[in-house]
Amino acid sequence: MVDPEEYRPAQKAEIDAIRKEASEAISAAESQEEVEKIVSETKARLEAVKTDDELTAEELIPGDADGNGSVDAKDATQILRYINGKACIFTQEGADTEKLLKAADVDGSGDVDAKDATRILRYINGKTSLFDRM
Ligand SMILES: [Ca+2]
Ligand SMILES: [Ca+2]
Repeated sequence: MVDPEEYRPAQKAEIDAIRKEASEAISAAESQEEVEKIVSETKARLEAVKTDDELTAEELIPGDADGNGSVDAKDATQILRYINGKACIFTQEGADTEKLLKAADVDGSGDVDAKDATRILRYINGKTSLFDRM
């Protein structure tokens, strides 16, 4: 089942349009097989619509810890501030903390620590790609 709460407005509209189209197609269907075909096609189309979580994951730029769209030294600074318990962008009011922390966890270890900051600095210096093993 599709839970409308998991979708953004544009995707909700898309779902409504798919459902409307499906119900019209079903009303016009002439056989049970045709209805079943429409139902299964509709299900596949609904599943292809991306949820808010899926879109957020796609928008995430690994290493972009401050979420400004690019990876630079400021992102490493944010991580170091975070590690040191100083005020940082992750904990700012209105910040999408979960998303920023995910972006900051460059090595995907599940924690944001100095290794992630180091990785960003090495990347900026052109020594490694963000994803090289260190
Ligand atoms: Ca950034
Ligand atoms: Ca990490």
